[in-house]
Amino acid sequence: MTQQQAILIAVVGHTNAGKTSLLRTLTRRANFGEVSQRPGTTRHVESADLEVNGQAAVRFFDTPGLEDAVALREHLAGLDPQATPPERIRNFLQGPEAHGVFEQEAKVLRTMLGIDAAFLVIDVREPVLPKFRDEIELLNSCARPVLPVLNFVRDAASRESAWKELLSAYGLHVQVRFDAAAPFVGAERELYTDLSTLLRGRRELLHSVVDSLAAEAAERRRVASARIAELLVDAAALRRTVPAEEFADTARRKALVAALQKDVFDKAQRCTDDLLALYGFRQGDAGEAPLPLVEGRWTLDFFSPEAMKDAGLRLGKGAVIGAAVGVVADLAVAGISLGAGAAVGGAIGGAVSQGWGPFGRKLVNKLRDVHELTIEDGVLFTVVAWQLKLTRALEQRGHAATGRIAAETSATQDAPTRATAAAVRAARPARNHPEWESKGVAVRGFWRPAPQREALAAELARTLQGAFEN
Ligand SMILES: Nc1nc2c(ncn2[C@@H]2O[C@H](COP(=O)(O)OP(=O)(O)OP(=O)(O)O)[C@@H](O)[C@H]2O)c(=O)[nH]1
Ligand SMILES: [Mg+2]
Repeated sequence: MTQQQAILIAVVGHTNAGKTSLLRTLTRRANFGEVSQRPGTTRHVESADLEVNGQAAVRFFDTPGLEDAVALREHLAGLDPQATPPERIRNFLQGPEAHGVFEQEAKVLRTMLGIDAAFLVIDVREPVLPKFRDEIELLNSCARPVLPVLNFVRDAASRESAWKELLSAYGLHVQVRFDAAAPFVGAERELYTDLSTLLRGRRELLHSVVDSLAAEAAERRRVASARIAELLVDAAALRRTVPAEEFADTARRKALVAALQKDVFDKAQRCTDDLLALYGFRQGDAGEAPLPLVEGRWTLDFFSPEAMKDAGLRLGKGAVIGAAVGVVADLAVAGISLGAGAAVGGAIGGAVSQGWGPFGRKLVNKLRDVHELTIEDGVLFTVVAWQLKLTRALEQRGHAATGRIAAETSATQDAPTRATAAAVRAARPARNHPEWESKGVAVRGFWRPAPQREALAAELARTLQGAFEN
């Protein structure tokens, strides 16, 4: 893309229509400005850029809500009748009222005169009152292209058709439906494409915006899949070796199991944090709008018997839990596999400890009277499926959303289930490589993953990408 000036867009409309929310979603900045139910939240004009290839392609200006368009129109009607509408606006802006009673409106109109186009955000739940006509006429007086953006269109109280009629009556025929909290698939593309019909001179730049948004979305999916694959390898490789006497002590064993479960939770939590950041959400968003997260911790139990049973079925394993007895059943319920159990004695261990690879190590552990704890496939399945669901929910989520992040738990999603089951199966080689467990953030710089591990992670990432195909 050649160096071009950013397209300047004012986001205008009645107070509380969702202007700031729209900007959060369009710029993927969950922390832009202030959003609240109380009217008159935005008090000053503030800009936010949408960057393409590191350059601002669009500069948006958030504006305060129009509050008293009726009175302002009356005031304007009293100004020089010979002047054109934009001249009258300019005259008004030079008068004392622009700093007095109409201070908020003046900020909007001043911005309007300096931009390429405006998005007129409309809360379509509002009845089509006469004051809105005044707002539209006021904006039209600035002689800039105006693209109405219909917000809250999914709401039961939507009066979309009445609004469309009114807007068309004022010459605003090109209209976009855009839900700031949960944008429709492709809504952003439509928004910029429609804008390009109003700004023909900037068509090329707007098309490059559309293309780059699509490329970014694909890249985010790729990175998300790779991150989840990394978690899968990491959790599959996890293995704790326990001497038999410790293992025999119920309290000790419980503590070990709990510690192992916590390790899985922590790894999964880090993955979630990374996914939130990748999609431009903050960890705090989850707190204010609970994921299954409470005070930064998950409440979703990957190790619950129900989750395990469900995962077992999806993995074609049947009722593993029901078949096991005693300690093995305890562990299975806890989502943990027992790697080796036999207690034969350690005397000959040293003889086979060298050069036998994973098999040799298992054998040695057996002989040395050591148990190995690893994570059940069912848990891996549940953890991975949940991260994929979260990713899909984040893809659909507007940065204006304040509701719960609904990582919907529908069992009808075939693609994610298939991809997850395939990936969990394909992750088996990691089970023989406890050294593949990642060592966390602190030592990441020194920790060099084996090429074999990286190849497996890349393969799993490709498999997981299948979750996004519907
Ligand atoms: N459900 C839902 N709520 C939304 C949407 N857009 C905005 N809201 C909510 O509507 C309220 C007002 O949103 P804001 O973005 O602050 O509206 P604004 O137009 O910037 O308001 P002012 O700055 O006061 O003029 C907030 O409570 C938002 O969470 C949407 O698309 N869906
Ligand atoms: Mg606002």
